Amino acid sequence: KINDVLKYSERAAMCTNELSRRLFGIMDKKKSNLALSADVTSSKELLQLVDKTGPHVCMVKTHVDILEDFNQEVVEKLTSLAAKHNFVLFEDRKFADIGNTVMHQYSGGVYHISEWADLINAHAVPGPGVIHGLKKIGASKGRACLLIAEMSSSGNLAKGSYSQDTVKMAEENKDFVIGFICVSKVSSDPTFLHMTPGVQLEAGKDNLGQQYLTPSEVIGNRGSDIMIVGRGIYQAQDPALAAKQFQIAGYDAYMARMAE
Ligand code: 5FU
Repeated sequence: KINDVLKYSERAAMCTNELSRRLFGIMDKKKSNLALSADVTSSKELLQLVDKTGPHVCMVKTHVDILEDFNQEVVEKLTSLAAKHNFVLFEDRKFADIGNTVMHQYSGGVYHISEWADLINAHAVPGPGVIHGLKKIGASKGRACLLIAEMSSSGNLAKGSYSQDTVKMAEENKDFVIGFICVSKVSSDPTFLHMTPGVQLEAGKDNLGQQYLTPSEVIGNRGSDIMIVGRGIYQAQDPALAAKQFQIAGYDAYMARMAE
């Protein structure tokens, strides 16, 4: 069997990393490959949005540094919502410095990301030291990391040999790296999770370089595992309804892929 025909439950059973096993398990149980990108700037709005859409998502992605009113209570409430609705918390911090610096950025400063985020991500540009630094803080807490192999924005430089070398770096650090940010499947290892931002119900773009693909293109044709949706949900009239629509579209695309 190749990756494409394995079910979430089968892939969960193959994972040695606890967090990837848990995430595949949630995707199976909730019938959701949808991640909400909760990019709002007030914590009240953030918590309301996450509570409303929580039943439909396997993961919530944050940019905690865009909150105007960040405080410790926000992350405590976010983790309670993650337990209530059973989803994984991913802070999209995109670490991109030497190991020693990212250790501090991950554990310290204002946000203490390692205390509450299950999942973080990093650019591969600094070399494996960035992973080793993050791992020193996160591994013992059961955290994990994604590498950014590709980006959704037009003209980005993460392509070709850079993307391939990023995949190699992940393979060499499988104890802490559980997958990728990418716009199509970059590895055939079924224990890696592929997560794709730049998703809307209709293809298109914004006016700052973001490029959108549809759920069926991302999950069905490009073989990604999780679609990450921001404005398509939180700018909708009814975010819970929009989340439900994305959940169904994403899960249908997964089922169609399995049936091929
Ligand atoms: F790594 C990436 C990337 O390549 N593209 C992205 O869009 C991350 N993102 C994030 O996904 C971005 O920072 C937003 O938080 C989110 C997409 O939001 P949208 O509103 O659905 O465009």
